[in-house]
Amino acid sequence: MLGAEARRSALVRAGYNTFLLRSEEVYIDLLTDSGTGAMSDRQWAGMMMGDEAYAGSRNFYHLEEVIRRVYGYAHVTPTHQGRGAENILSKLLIKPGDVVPGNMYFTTTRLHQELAGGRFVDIVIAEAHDPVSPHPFKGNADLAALEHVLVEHPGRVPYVCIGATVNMAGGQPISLENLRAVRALTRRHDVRVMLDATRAVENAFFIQQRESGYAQRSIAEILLEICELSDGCTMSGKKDSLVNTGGWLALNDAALHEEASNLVVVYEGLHTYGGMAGRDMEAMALGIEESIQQEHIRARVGQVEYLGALLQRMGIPIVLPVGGHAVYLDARAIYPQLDQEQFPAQTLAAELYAESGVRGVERGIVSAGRNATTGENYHPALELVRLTIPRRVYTQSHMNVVAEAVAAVYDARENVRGLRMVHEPKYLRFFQARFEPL
Ligand code: P70
Repeated sequence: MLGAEARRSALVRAGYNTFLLRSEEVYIDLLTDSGTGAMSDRQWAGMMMGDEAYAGSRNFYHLEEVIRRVYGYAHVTPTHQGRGAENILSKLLIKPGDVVPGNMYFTTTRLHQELAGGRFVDIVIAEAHDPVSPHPFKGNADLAALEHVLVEHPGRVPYVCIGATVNMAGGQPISLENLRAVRALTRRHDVRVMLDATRAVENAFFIQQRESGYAQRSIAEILLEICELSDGCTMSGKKDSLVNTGGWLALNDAALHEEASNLVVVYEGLHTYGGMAGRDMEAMALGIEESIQQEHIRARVGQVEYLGALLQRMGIPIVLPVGGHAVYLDARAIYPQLDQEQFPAQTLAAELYAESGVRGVERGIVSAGRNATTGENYHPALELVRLTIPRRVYTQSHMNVVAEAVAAVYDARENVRGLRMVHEPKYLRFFQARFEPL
């Protein structure tokens, strides 16, 4: 843990952007749950069984078999991580001028849709944009809004993109009831449903806990039911699947899969490794099996819930209900003196690091970026700092330390002033943008 002065100078060097800190400068790292989980002894043993043949690695066939069995899709294309799958899917299905409805944007997903010439339209329910709405399934699609898009743009909607869970809303789940309705509606319009299955296991857990009729069903059964309601999915294996890197695209349509197999060799690697090493694929196959164990998922989501409950008890404004992978601080409510243009969430993440060495991440106006057509800044209703819990890494004691750190920043909220952006990258600006204090 660096001292307070060293943390201040690290922050200045990093341009007040937690993505630009070095990990050695961080005490407890809640930047992301992506690739930051701890692998099990079984997974490490699997790493030793890597078959690094260029073509036809046995680890690929193992991974393919596990994905088919656990997620239920017919065809699998491996990729280096989630955005590799998003790139291929977008290139496969989106034509310039198309419209892609989704239950809230995700940064990389929307960018790939736009780079392929598409336009993203948000069809998530209104409750998702409200940090304090207690709706149990804030990831649900607004069916009337979706129908409106389908009717307005006949033949121009290549697919509906459904995230489970919804990251930018706070890790909020979609219900099976809602997903079934999305399926029925899109079927009437002959439009595909593509899932972002990155945290679908966490979504399955929430369905088991909250949706009537599912309390006695296993995570594996619920996960299959979710996936059956889609035509394919993109996947970042770095989250649910408990590995440090990797991803995949799954498709039920054989002809489409054939085209994906052709594109993957251009952008990722051969269709039997897609940018992963053989050992990575083995670790992922084993990680998928572990991810759907009831004890694991209960402990994982339970730890996030634990941190959320601590903060709630301290009276700190957070997004409710607490999501699957992170607790989200409501920066608007914490710094009412700041305009959104003064980057309240970016400021809060910087203050938290300076106070404690805890690294969170901005999920507000910086992440939202600019409208690709007008060049105007988006102004998302949610202006949040995400405290993302890596899987199987930290203890409840670490969560206590985090809660104390947040409380200290909260107590010092009054005299805080905001930031201005002094460097803005063209794509996914939040990763490398730089700021200075106002
Ligand atoms: C995060 C990471 C990745 C992600 C995701 C969903 C729902 C696709 C992807 C892409 C990493 C990240 C990405 C952008 C901004 C901040 C952080 N999310 N869909 O921390 O997968 O990273 O493997 O290409 O959450 O939430 P990948």
